[in-house]
Amino acid sequence: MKRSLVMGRSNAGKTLFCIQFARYLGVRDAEWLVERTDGTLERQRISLDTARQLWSGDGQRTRGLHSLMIELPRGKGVRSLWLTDTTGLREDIDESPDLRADMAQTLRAMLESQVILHVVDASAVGRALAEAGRDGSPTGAWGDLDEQLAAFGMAHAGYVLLANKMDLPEARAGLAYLRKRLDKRRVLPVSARCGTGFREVKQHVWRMA
Ligand SMILES: Nc1nc2c(ncn2[C@@H]2O[C@H](COP(=O)(O)OP(=O)(O)OP(=O)(O)O)[C@@H](O)[C@H]2O)c(=O)[nH]1
Ligand SMILES: [Mg+2]
Repeated sequence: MKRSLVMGRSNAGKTLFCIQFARYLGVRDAEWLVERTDGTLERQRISLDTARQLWSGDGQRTRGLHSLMIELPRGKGVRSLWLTDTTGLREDIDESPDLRADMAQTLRAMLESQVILHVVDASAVGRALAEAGRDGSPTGAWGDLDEQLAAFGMAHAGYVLLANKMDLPEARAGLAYLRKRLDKRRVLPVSARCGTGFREVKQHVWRMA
């Protein structure tokens, strides 16, 4: 089955996006498939509300691949695909070998996915730009890691960047920066918290499914 991978830096809002986007697509009875780096596979029946409380929030780091099956209408039938949340990436080499293995799992999954949704915290980019001043770069919010993901993504038909947290005021400047750096058509503004911009993401996923 095809996979739509939600990946990016830690704390960008990937988990909240997955939960809210699944809700938007009509998922009600959520059964999660959790794939760990030790090769174990686990099925967990956890409602979207509970998943939001347990898995998304400051200090709640996702570990492993957490997938939900989503169904999209196609002609007279439906197409199913996995919507997969991932371990967040970090630029610094993490001391924990387990966490490094989880991040490697995210990157491997990126190579095998048909749709790549690269989530970026546009408000953090905007804040970092304001702190850096004129002609400065948004250190800590957008850097080599994201540049490399985006460079890979530009050669991949299924890639889009989701400029998240658009409900926060600093995100506008962050979005403008991201649109300047990448092909504008590949940058979709969203708010995982408010559910804005989901229609465009759905259209993209639907095209690739
Ligand atoms: N204001 C606002 N906050 C958001 C939005 N999306 C996520 N957040 C918040 O950002 C924080 C991180 O969200 P997560 O969904 O846990 O982020 P993540 O990318 O899954 O983080 P890792 O699992 O550590 O990689 C939480 O406090 C969320 O409530 C958004 O669209 N707007
Ligand atoms: Mg997460």
